[in-house]
Amino acid sequence: MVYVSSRSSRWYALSLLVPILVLSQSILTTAQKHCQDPIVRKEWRTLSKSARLNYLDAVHCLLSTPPLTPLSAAPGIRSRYDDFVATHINQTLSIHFVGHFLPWHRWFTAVYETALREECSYEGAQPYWDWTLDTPADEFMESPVFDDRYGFGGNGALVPIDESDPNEVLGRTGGGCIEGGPFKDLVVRLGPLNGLGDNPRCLTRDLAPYYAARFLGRNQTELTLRQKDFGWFDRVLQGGQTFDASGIHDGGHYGVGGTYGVMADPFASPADPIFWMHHANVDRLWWSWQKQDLWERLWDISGPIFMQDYGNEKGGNTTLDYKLSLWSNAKDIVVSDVMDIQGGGLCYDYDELYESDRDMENSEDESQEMGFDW
Ligand SMILES: [Cu+2]
Repeated sequence: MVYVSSRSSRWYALSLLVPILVLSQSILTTAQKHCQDPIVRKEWRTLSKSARLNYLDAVHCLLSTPPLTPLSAAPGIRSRYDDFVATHINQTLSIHFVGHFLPWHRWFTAVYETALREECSYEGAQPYWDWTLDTPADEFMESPVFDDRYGFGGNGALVPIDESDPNEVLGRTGGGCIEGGPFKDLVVRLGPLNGLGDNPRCLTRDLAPYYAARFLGRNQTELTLRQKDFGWFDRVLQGGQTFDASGIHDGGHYGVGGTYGVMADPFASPADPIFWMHHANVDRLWWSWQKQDLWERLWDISGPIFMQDYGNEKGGNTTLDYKLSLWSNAKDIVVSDVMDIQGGGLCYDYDELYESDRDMENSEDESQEMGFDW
């Protein structure tokens, strides 16, 4: 195994400090056994301007709706939106680099979408951000997603790199508070890292166009889609332990978050509303992959229960009956409930999927070419 300390140090350092909090409240009432009329998720730039503004308004509504989580569990929570950030912080070390990474984030995004619709009168579906449309690098910062009026706002002011910071993302361009857009005055309270106290600060971004283009472009999408089983698909998508071995998931987090942006915080990243746009597209990529061989892939799940335990030294693999929890945001479910986006607890669709236009040979060789060496 390649040992690289930089990025993984963030993850391991605080692993013993994450509080164990269990709330039994269940508020999601729309889980359906049969999905008859799925809502359709669309790419941000294909939405009408008024639809984009409606979505952004709904996010602001969640940001000003009182929380469900008791303050005793997370003292920094001030809004329904924070319920989701706290949930992610609370579980970060058990939901990344594991087999249930994709199922958990599929469920997380769907429950957030349901909150927008049921608690904030939003009538659309969660939009997605197809980042392949914003590559190569010189197009990245012009993405409609970063628009100040009809998007999520753009970059933060440039903050020079602290030489001692091991997490420098090459080609980063910002790092400070975002300078415009509908979330310019957003107060991020939870985090950094696993802090659940009240720590008010601005929303930061640190766009890294070359990094983003490398890991969010069509080539990386193709490489990911070509994997033959869920285990490899998931590993290529989540990437390895260095920036050089990143996958698409990292591409969005560090392409937007760079070194100092909120999206680069493995714990508190959902505090940047762009998180949901990225994760909707990660989910769309998984569904695109599942649809290539749906009958097989509705049941294909594997990967470790414990973080980066690909050799199963600490435990076993995720299975279809593995339990997923979203804390106070929803009832507990199991992985099999979210394998189908139109069955179990879910009822949505995508307007368009990725298609792999190359054959699916040699996926393992290509994985090794990408620098994987577990
Ligand atoms: Cu996550």
